[in-house]
Amino acid sequence: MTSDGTKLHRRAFLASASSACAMPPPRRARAERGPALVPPPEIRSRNGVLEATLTAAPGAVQVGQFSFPGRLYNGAYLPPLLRVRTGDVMRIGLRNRLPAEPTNLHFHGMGVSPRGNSDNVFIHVHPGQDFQYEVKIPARERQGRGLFWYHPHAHGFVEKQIVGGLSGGIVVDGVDSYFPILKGLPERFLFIKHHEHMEKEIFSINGQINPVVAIRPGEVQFWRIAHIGATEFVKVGIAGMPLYAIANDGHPLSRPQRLTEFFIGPGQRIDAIAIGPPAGEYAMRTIPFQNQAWNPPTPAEQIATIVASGGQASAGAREAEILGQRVQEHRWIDEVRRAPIARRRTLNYSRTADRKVFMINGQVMDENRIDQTVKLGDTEEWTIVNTDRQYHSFHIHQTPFLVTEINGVPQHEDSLRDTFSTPPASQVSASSLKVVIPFTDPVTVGKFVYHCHSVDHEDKGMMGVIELVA
Ligand SMILES: [Cu+2]
Repeated sequence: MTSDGTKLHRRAFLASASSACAMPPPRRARAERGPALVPPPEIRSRNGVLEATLTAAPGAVQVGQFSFPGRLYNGAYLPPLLRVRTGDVMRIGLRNRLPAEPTNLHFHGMGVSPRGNSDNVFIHVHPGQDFQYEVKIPARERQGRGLFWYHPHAHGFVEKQIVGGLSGGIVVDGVDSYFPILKGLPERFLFIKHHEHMEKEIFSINGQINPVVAIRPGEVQFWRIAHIGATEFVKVGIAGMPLYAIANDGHPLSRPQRLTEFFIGPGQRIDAIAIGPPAGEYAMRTIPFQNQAWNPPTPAEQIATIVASGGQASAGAREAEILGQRVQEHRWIDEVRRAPIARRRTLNYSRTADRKVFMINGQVMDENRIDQTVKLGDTEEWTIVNTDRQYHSFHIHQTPFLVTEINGVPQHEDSLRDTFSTPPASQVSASSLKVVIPFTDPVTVGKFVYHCHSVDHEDKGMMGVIELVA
């Protein structure tokens, strides 16, 4: 479960033990198709208000053939999708019925206030307590219109609560004003979570093992993919079926980008257009990659099956039509690119040799300390230096950022993001990620946090406190 590798030695041992047996490798069985993909239940705002109650409590989880004791909102491993528009207010009652843990709510990626009973992660809702959140979503372009998510953020308890099932999606509607081609398309939500079974990570989508996503050849669908799990970085591809990304982390690209595979860490989201391929079955699989230098890559796993069948939808040059889309609307990223850098800071990611403590600039998280004080109106450049030979990530609350450099190589990103992976250090040098962060929205004044979103690392200290002052 932990991505720090402490439990993974057995996997490496088994791999070497089985290769020593000189048996032929087992032929790769075709993954058994799961049930049809279920959509998440939805709660929508009405007349500008979204009302919801989320009760966090223990509960039994059944994911395919796997069962485990979970921590659930309203008894569901796939809790309600909250659906709002810019300018709405979310009134959410959180009831903590977990027997022995504080919890709270974070609205990941949203450009809302970190104060009071809004997106305030310093609130601790103790066992038996109720708390009423009121989150006002700004009626502005800066609040991305796209896919976000909610999860607990009580320091020290985040991993077990998200792994247990406490995470769900949020949609801020209106991305079709950037891409009118999206209007009326059938939406498919693919919410990735994972849990550990017999020391192996099991990935599920919408709480299902290898579900079937049905599409007609030539049909155009809108796929909304979110990693709302706790700790595992994944690389995903669909053999023979490209996707056309239109937004990252709820922030629009200027034009669709053809993807044949994508790297998605905990917290990241991709909105993409899918075109039904010729009739047949297409496997969505994880792709092995080197995460921790001291562990072999996690083997590939089929996480969904795309089944293209039925009559051909209206044919035509669909790919060309989609790739020809251009956003005409103003995008925040253009302002961020032009802004002068007011200040530069460096965050140094490290851990102890026993991997029990994870630090930023040599310190573990302390809710009572302010690590960075930033002036409203400033745009800053932060460099995250990763001295650890595994992936980490950078996430900051209340504002997205522009990734400008990875290991010294300039990046030409076409969207803002709110979570991005920092590659492992090599044997000889640390790796680095450079981001430009606009602290320009008065709504976000207050105290909030930045951290690695592999949340066991965050729980073990890899988080800092920032105060944005007017
Ligand atoms: Cu990390």
